[in-house]
Amino acid sequence: MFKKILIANRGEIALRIIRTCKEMGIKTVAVYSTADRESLHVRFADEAVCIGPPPSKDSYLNIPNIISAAELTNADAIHPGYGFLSENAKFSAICEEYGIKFIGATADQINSMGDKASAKDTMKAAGVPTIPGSEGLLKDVKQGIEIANKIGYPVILKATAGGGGRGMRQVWKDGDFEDAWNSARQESAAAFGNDGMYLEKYIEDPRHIEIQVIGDQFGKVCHLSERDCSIQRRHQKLVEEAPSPFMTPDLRERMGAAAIKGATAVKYEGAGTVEFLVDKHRNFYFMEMNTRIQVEHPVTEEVINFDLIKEQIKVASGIPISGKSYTPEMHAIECRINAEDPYNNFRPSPGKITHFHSPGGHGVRVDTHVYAGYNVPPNYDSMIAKLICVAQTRDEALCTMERALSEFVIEGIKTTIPFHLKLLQDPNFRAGNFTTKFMESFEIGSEE
Ligand code: MV4
Repeated sequence: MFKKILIANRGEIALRIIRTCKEMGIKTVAVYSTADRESLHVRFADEAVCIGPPPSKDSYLNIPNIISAAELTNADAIHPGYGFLSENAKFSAICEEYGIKFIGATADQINSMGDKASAKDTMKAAGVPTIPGSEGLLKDVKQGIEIANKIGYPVILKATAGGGGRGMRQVWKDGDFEDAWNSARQESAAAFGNDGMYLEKYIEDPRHIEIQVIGDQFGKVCHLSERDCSIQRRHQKLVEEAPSPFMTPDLRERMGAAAIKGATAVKYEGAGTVEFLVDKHRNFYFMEMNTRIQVEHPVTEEVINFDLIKEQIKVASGIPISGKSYTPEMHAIECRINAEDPYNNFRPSPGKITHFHSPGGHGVRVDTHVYAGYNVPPNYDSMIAKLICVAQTRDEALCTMERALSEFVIEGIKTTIPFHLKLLQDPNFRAGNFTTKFMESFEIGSEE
C-alpha cells in the first residue's frame, strides 16, 4: 500500500481524498495556489506545498510544479481528483515515468476515451449499444448530408474532441446542414484545436443515466449501479441521484452488463463512469466514458455503502476487486451548492462567507471545504459544497433534502440553495418525471 499520496486538486474533493487517506493510514500532501492558502485541504493534509499563483494554468495545471512537489515530499502516488489534470494523458504518462502511481486511468485509456468518435467505435466493437450515425469522422459536408438522409432527421453533429456541449449542433433539415457544419467545426477548432466531426441521430428528450464502474489490474471490472444526472443547465449538473427514478431491474442489469463489457474491452483500471442517453422507450446508448472519479460519486457511495476513493486507492496499489455486484438498497440525492446567483442567470458570486451553518442529522452528508470567514476565490469552479441526503425511499430522501436545505445558512455570497428549494417544489421533479430538457423550462420565479 502507498505510504504517501499527493492530492493534485483543491476544494471539497481534495478534502474528500485526504479524509479517506487518513482512515487508511496513508500520509497526505496537499498542493495549493496562493489563492488557497486558507483552504481546509491545506490545513487537514500532513504536508502542504505551494505550487503557484491563482490562475489554474500556473498552479493546479502546472505539471512541473506538481511533479516537483511530489519528488520533494517523497509521495509514492498522486490522486488527481476531478477536473484539472484528472483526464490529462500526458500527466498520467509523466507520473508513470517518474515512478509515481497515478490514481486514475493510464495515458492509453485516457486517449482512447478522450477522442469521442473513436471511443464510440471502440464501444460499438465491444457490443455496447451506440446511436446510429456516421462510422468514425465525417469526410466532408456532402457525406454528412448523405448520412443524415439515410438515418433521417433530426441529427446531431458532434465534435470528436468535444466536451461540455461545445462543437455540437442539432440539424433538422438538409437546408440547415451546411451552416451547422461550418459553425460546429469553427467552434470546435477554436475550443480544442481539432475540428473532427461525427454525426448521430438526435435523441429527443433523453435522460442522462450513467453507470459507475471499477476495474482492477487483473482485467476484472464490476459495476456499482447508476446515477441519474438529467437535471443539468448548460451542461453543468445541478442535481444527481441514485437510483434513477426511471430505472427498472431489467434495465439496470442490461446497462450494467453493457458498461462492464465496454470497460473490460479497454482493460479499464480504476474508477470510471460510462454515460448513456436513455430514450423514452428505455433504449440506451453509449455517450461517453469518463476516466476519473466524478463530482457526484457520493450518491453511489451512499446507496451501496461503499467508499469509492478507498477502492480507487486499493485497486491502484494492486489489490483485486471482489467482483461482487451491487444493487442499491437506499435512495440518495445530491444538490450542488454553487457560489452563484440563481436569480441572475446563475452568475458567479465569489467573496467572503460571513455566516455559515451546515445542516446535519440523520441521512445528511455535507462535503465542503468552506467555513465562516472563508473567501471564495473567483479563479475556480463555483461549487462550494455538496449536500447529499440518503433515505430508504426517494420520497423520504426528498423530504430530508428539503429539511437539510432549509437548515443550510451561507451568508455573504449568493448560492444555489434557493434554486434547490424551489426545484423541490416542482411536481414533475418530485414525481421523478424529468429529462435533460427539464431546466430549459424551469422558472425559479422572483426572490422572496
Ligand atoms: C446527444 C443528445 C441527443 N442525441 N446525442 C450533450 C453533451 C454530450 N455529452 C452529449 N450531449 C448530448 N448528446 C444525441 N444523439 C443530447 C445531448 C444533450 C445532453 C445530454 C446529456 C445531458 C444533458 C444534455 C443536454 C443537452 C444535450
